[in-house]
Amino acid sequence: MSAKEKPMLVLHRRVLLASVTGLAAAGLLRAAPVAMAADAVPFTLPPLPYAADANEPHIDAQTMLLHHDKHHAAYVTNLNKALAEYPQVAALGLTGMFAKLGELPEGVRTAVRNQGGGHANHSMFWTIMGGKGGSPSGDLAAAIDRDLGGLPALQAAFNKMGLGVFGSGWVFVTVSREGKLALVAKPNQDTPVSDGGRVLMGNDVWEHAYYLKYQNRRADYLAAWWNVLDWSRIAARYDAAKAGTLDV
Ligand code: MN3
Repeated sequence: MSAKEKPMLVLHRRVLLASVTGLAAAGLLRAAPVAMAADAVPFTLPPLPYAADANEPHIDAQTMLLHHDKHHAAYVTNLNKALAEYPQVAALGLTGMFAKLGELPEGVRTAVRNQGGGHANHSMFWTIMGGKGGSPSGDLAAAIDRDLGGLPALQAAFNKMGLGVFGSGWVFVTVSREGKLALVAKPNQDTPVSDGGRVLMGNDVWEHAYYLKYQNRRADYLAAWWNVLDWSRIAARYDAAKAGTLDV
């Protein structure tokens, strides 16, 4: 162990984060010669929480496998590669990185935005599917009625927004700490978390999400997607948002 490494190794994570904030504010955040084996490759691909064919016939198993095992995996690999030289940034966690996106070192900012965004968006995406569609209930249904005009109006506006994304991007329903819902579209892998928001649910309108089955028919994919939602998982995200425990 070199003399340079030793002081950082004894720092508690919380102390390290506090010092990172100070460094970032001073514009001094750089790749540092710090040995942090546990955090060197911090992000991992979460397994699909159901079988690849669970969303058939609306989303085919081959699309699910390619999308998860190849596309999402690549975001995780590339994020870890980019963060290897920026352990202090990695230590912020995804939510922390997005919150400070504009302050991150230029050398890693684009990777966090694109690869980190891809990791965050897809991690959310898998968990809200695998269900049988239908309708939400309870507090979430009441919030959708109140803020978005009810489920049919939400679906119509959401699908229209998804069709309107030029090229690649996402459509999200965001949720505030107070439980207020809103619709927003984002290009590429951008996430509302970078704006200080939280994602209740979202759909991926990159062609890789639907091309094998739907080819150019994005509207059909958007319409079919509602049939695979797991509203109990979305309701759990709603509750977590109001409890302040929802991250990405
Ligand atoms: Mn995707």
